[in-house]
Amino acid sequence: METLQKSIEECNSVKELERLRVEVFGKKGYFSKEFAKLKELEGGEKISYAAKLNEEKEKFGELVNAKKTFLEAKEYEDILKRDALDVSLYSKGANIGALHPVMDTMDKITEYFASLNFSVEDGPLVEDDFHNFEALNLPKFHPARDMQDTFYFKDGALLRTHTSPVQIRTMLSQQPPVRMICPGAVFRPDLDLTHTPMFHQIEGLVVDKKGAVSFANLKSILEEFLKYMFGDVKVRFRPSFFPFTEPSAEVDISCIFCHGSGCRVCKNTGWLEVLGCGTVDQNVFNAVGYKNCSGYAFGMGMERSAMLLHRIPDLRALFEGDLRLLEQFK
Ligand code: 2NM
Repeated sequence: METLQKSIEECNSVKELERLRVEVFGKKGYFSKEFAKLKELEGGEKISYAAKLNEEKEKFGELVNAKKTFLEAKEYEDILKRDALDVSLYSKGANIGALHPVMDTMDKITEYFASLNFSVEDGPLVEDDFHNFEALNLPKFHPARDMQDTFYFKDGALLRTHTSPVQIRTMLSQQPPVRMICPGAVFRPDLDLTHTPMFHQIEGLVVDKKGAVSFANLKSILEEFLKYMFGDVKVRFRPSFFPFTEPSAEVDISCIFCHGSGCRVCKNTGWLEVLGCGTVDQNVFNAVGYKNCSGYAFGMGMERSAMLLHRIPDLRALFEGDLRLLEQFK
């Protein structure tokens, strides 16, 4: 029995202990052999040896079970120790990304107009002649439709040159009143210091019964918007021309860098051009089948706004993906 006890003590794993248990209790094990010896014994001797064996057997069973509980706990501890994570360890930290300044600007503008109950619409980047040009009072042979100004596919499809086709699609699919903006990417085959072949626009459109919306409404909503975007600036409307609006205007804000006294960014004019707008041309309403309506529309470039808002001096910086720039927007 002492040998058995010693063997139990020497076991260092549940597996070893199990092997010992089989060795001792098994068919060819210690107890089988000892119980076999009872055949050769007689009377009192037989009874007392049998009693001793039973006692030993029970004791051994208890010892094995106790050791088993101990070893299991120990092995579990070892696993915990081996697999533990030290959550207090120093870490360089995860590299969290940031919204691109152009997207950040787009979000800021979208949020503003959404809060004024404008719906936010989008549409396909690949457009057709009707939605991108014809319906916008840009007839065939209009200079803005030259091959130089538009990416065409072989089948006559094209990459939208502005987001206005979204306004056309919206007007074709719903009746007035309309109050919408459409943020998104647009494409023109230009590449120089101030132009990239892909850039972003937000356009807005408000349509209601004839007489219900006016140029005065357009002026006031844009003045409020520009003060929200650029702070305490002066706003000025200059007469201009767009095929889809009549009358049309370009809108300037007083230079946010020199406050109007003249600097490099405003080319010494004291003003920065930020958007175009106008009251919707009757030909556009005719193209979408709107009768007895009036409306206004406006459009602005996101890259230019982002550059002004974040004081980024070079348009190309917005397209290079340089982390030294992007990391500043976390
Ligand atoms: C601009 C400037 C002026 C404009 C007009 C329309 C539509 F579809 F209603 F005719 N959408 N966008 C518009 C008007 C866009 O961007 C400088």
